[in-house]
Amino acid sequence: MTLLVALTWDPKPWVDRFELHLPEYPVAVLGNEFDRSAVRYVATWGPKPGSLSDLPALEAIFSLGAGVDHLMGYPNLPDVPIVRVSQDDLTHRMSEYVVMHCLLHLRDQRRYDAAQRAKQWDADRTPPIAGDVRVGVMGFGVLGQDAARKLQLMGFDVAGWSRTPKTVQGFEIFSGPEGLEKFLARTDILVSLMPLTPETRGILNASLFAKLARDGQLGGPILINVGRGGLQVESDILAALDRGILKAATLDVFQVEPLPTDSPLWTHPRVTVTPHNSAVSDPDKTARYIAQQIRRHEAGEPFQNIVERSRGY
Ligand code: NDP
Ligand code: OXD
Repeated sequence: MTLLVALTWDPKPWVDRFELHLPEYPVAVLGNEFDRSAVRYVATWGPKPGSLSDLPALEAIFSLGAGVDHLMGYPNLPDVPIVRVSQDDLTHRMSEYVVMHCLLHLRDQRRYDAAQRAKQWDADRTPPIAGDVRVGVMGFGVLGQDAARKLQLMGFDVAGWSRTPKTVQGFEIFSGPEGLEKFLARTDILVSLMPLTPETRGILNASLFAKLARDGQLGGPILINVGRGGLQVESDILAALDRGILKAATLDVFQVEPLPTDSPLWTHPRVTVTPHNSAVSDPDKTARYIAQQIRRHEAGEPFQNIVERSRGY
């Protein structure tokens, strides 16, 4: 029995942590020699096409992140459960990022950064407080709900949007295409925390931006996309910024990653770029989580956080 690590990143930290947390399982690395008939589990991110075929004893595939779009397009994906990461370490990292960037926009921190560089004492305004600002969390799942709760603690007026109707105490939740316009119309800061699926691809586009609230306290709507780059149409973001439809954008994910050096997003004065690191999967915490899932399964209990292939997340 073997755990196969199939990664496009440096596998070493992962192998070390799997050996630590799952000492009973020999770890093989894709690219090295290994016995395909012994592989019972795969831990992977962006596996090369063909690399997961012909594993006759395979029982589960673990995505090393919360998102599984890297697997959904994979040709002939073995018909075994796909388990994604959903654990506190990743969730808390994401909420830190979302809260920080909402606060940076609330307090117009970029303006003060520029003023500092120009040695200007820019003291003539009183920014709104969080209670005056409506945040819309698009994708109200594990990450969206945790971020929403923490934003609410800061005082923001938070609502959510999900695919299916749901009730979460303390939040107004809109759902489905029929709920989208109302959700957008009450949103000053749009936080995108959706998975990339055929339904959500390109959803952050000109027509959506035009439906965001225009009567807010921040001087225009703001986009924060931490979901996936494929959700956004980057040319529409740039055009919306230049036409004043969007005031600013914070982007952690991009249509092409790494973001090409000739992308105008890098230097746009109202865009904040981070390198898809709002919530990295920590090798130690993630290997612990996967070890725990394998132990559950081997004790006859179901895996947790299984992906529903038909909906793509
Ligand atoms: P969940 O599956 O818990 O939540 C997904 C949410 O999106 C759900 O509320 C779901 O609706 C909603 N959703 C899905 N499809 C649609 C749709 N068509 N219309 C409206 N809402 C939709 O996922 P997580 O919260 O754990 O993660 C969300 C995403 O965050 C990941 O898929 C990944 O892409 C991204 N991510 C990015 C990271 C980064 O570093 N930038 C790190 C980790 C994750 P419903 O509740 O009805 O199912
Ligand atoms: C994830 C990611 O999906 O890091 O976990 O993007």
